[in-house]
Amino acid sequence: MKSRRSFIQNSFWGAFAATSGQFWERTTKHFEPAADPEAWPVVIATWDNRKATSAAWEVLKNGGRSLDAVEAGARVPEADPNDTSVGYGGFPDRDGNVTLDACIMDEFGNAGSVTFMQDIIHAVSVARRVMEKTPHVIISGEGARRFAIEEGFPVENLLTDKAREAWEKWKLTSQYKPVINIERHDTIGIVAMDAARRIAGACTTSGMAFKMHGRVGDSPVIGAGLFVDNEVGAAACTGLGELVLKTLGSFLVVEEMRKGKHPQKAAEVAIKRIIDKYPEAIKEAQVGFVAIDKKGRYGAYSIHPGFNYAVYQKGVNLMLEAGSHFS
Ligand code: SD4
Repeated sequence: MKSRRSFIQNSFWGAFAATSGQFWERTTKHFEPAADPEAWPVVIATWDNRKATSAAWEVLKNGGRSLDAVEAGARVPEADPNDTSVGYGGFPDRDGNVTLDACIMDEFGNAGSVTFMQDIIHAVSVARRVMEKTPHVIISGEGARRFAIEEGFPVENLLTDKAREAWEKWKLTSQYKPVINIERHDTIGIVAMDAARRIAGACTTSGMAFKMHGRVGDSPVIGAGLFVDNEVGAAACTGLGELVLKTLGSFLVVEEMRKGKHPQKAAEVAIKRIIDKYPEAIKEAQVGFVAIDKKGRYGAYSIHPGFNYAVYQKGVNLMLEAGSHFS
């Protein structure tokens, strides 16, 4: 793979970056300028979740609702046993329990969330039921599990052999480091705008591997792991949840777009905020945001290199490498 810099030099955006600075700096193996801004429907997801954006696109391309699209997208990694950060196959907490966090938000500003939920694969769909069938926003732990069962969701063992083996190995040292390193993870934050310009988003994860029992991250917290404002745009993120929780990252991205910033620039502001506030923590921690605005433009940015994302727009499903504060 080409280095980031050499790719930038060879790309369309390289020329742009040379004149516009880091704002426009982005790299990709498959970048096509024709797929860039101001088009909808559009869907963007953290990491190389192209299967998820593809599932979302199936909804969007037929004029479907963005809420249905993001739910369909988020369900893909939830069901994938090879995805060790989401749903079935997610790495467990330090006691061997897979506990899930998820949330969803629609174009009306409605929101639903489940946190610390066990035994149910499709946490995002339970979050949607919380939004649509209860007067609450967040249901947690055993309450969320019970609600899901009442709603007809099957009870399943989410701990795969692969995840159990990883946990057994971790137990040999039991080094509890609540740090997400700068390599890739798969927590999915996914936001979309449909043909009718309705904006929605979802986020779902099994959280940090080997976390303390009961720990809840940013992903199910409205404003942290996800925020949607149908007048403005939407943002979602991945990475060390504690840093995002303390800065309300996705809300910040949307508020920056509200002030008129491009989603790319807005994502950069939120990353910069984390870096300025937590200069020590960010040395070993990654956070990455994805965002779209009401014009159908998108952006993504992270603290460290290595954060990629999937975007489906104009019928093209791309995996792009996000720009980052550090190189
Ligand atoms: C968390 N933000 O629980 C999640 C973890 C994550 O890829 O994004 N992993 O803190």
